[in-house]
Amino acid sequence: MSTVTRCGYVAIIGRPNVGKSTLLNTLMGKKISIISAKPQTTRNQILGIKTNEAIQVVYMDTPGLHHAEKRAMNRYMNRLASSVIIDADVIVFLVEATGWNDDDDMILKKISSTNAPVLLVINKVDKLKDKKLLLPVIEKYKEKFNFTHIVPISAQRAINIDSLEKTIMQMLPEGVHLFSDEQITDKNTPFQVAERIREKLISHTGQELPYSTTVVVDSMQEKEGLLHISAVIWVEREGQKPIVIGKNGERLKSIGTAARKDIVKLLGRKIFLHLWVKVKSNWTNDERVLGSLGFSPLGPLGEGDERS
Ligand SMILES: Nc1nc2c(ncn2[C@@H]2O[C@H](COP(=O)(O)OP(=O)(O)OP(=O)(O)O)[C@@H](O)[C@H]2O)c(=O)[nH]1
Ligand SMILES: [Mg+2]
Repeated sequence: MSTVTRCGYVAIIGRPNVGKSTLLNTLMGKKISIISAKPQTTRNQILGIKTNEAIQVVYMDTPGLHHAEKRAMNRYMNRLASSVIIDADVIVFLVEATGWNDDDDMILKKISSTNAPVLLVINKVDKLKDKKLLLPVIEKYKEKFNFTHIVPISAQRAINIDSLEKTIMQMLPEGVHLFSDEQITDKNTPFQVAERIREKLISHTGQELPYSTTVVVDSMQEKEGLLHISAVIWVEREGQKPIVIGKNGERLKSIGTAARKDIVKLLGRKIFLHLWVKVKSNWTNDERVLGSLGFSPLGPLGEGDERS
């Protein structure tokens, strides 16, 4: 007798900074996506694949959807997040317990026109000063749409994640597994390494810079038992180079040290990291340059995607 298998795409959608990537990592029990306190951290669609015997959940982390900005990079990110909605079997709409804003309304409008069931997940409940405040929040959000389920959580503190996972599993359609049971993401190693470097770059620099930088791994080569990784931090203007490099190269050194530690954890082996800072002018606003840096203009395929 054959067992019934389930498999489906679960899109994690929400405005920037609500905790989508944190939720993906908590659900996976592993760091798949990078996280930062600054909005617009995730720039690609990133899959987290979790197989538990008969059930395979394919989570899709996405860039935060936000009101249109002029730069090509922002248009690309919005387009990507919107395209994910179409592919989803289940939509996890992530919002914050501490408030609902215009971007949430804009996203709800987008997702309410699809056929997939929408699960409203209210994150950061740990930020509510009093637990009694949660019920009125749920009541208020409930009014906005006919959500299939509403689940309050804290992605960071792993509160109510088991219950969320159970709910998601029940919503998956029957079907064969789309990925091998061992695969956990669709992203290749150079992409993951570049992302870890970008995470440290974001946390070590100020408010404006993260939007103007990107990281590309140039080469990964074995030399005398060590893996040498060479990566370029691209900035938009000559004047941004000193910000990344810092006085006497101190900041670049700190970024490199933090990134190296994280990459060692990722790869489970010693590495040597070579970082370069280079200028590619106006890269965030030039569709062609975006393409050359791996941000495909066509949508779902992005930097570091496996293309078979
Ligand atoms: N207090 C609290 N903070 C959280 C929680 N979940 C995420 N955060 C924080 O919220 C910030 C944003 O988290 P991310 O996971 O990067 O958010 P995101 O939605 O992926 O953001 P973008 O990729 O920019 O769209 C980080 O500082 C997280 O540590 C939570 O449950 N509670
Ligand atoms: Mg993210």
